Amino acid sequence: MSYPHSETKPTLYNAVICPYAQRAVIALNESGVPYEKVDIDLSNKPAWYPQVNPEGKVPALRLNDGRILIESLLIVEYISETYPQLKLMPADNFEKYQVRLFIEYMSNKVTPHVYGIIRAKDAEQKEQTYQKLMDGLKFVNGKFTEFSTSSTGPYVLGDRFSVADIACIPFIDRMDAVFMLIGSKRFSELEGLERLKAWADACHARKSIAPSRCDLDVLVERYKAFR
Ligand SMILES: N[C@@H](CCC(=O)N[C@@H](CS)C(=O)NCC(=O)O)C(=O)O
Repeated sequence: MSYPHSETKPTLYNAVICPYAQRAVIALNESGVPYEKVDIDLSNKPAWYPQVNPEGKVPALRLNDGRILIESLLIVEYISETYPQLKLMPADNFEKYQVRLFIEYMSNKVTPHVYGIIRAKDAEQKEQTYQKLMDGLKFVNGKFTEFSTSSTGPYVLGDRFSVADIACIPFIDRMDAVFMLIGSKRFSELEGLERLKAWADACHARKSIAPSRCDLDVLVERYKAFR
């Protein structure tokens, strides 16, 4: 059985609502390599999709020779290694470790609570999860000064944009949709997160990231269905 793909360019199987897929979009945009996107409707996946990714998840990246990569972080690292001139991963091993540690922090201390708020069973659980999210954001905000080699930022590694920025910004992007759903302050209005907010602004201004973002309304509608 065949499945849709470009004959001449890499093909990214994408869903605009998916933060993991957004990582791959940003990395591909950074590379400047022409690629095609095939949008997958996650609520009604095409019958052929398991041929691309037996796990049924996006993103997946089909290379020109037919080999397929899955798992967003591995796709981002593959792109950074295929195009070393982009310097998306620092050469220094300790800085590589810092990139990975920052991603761990975001994955463990922020992301679960973003989705946790949507899935909370009652108001009390929602409030507790919201507090955990605020604590996680403050923690991550503090890590910028530790990791950044330049005090002015704006990126995780200071003036160098890296895999850490690519991997983490999609989850910050989804927060406002969650805050809209629960009627709380928007990300830009939160206090005590100045470094994190400056980082998000700098990321959003990048040519690779601006077009990768999902409309807030689309996210809100999707998250309503989660509840
Ligand atoms: N660990 C995976 C997670 C990808 C993932 O969970 N994608 C979701 C959308 S955000 C998906 O495809 N879900 C469809 C499904 O599980 O059926 C990655 O980093 O690529």
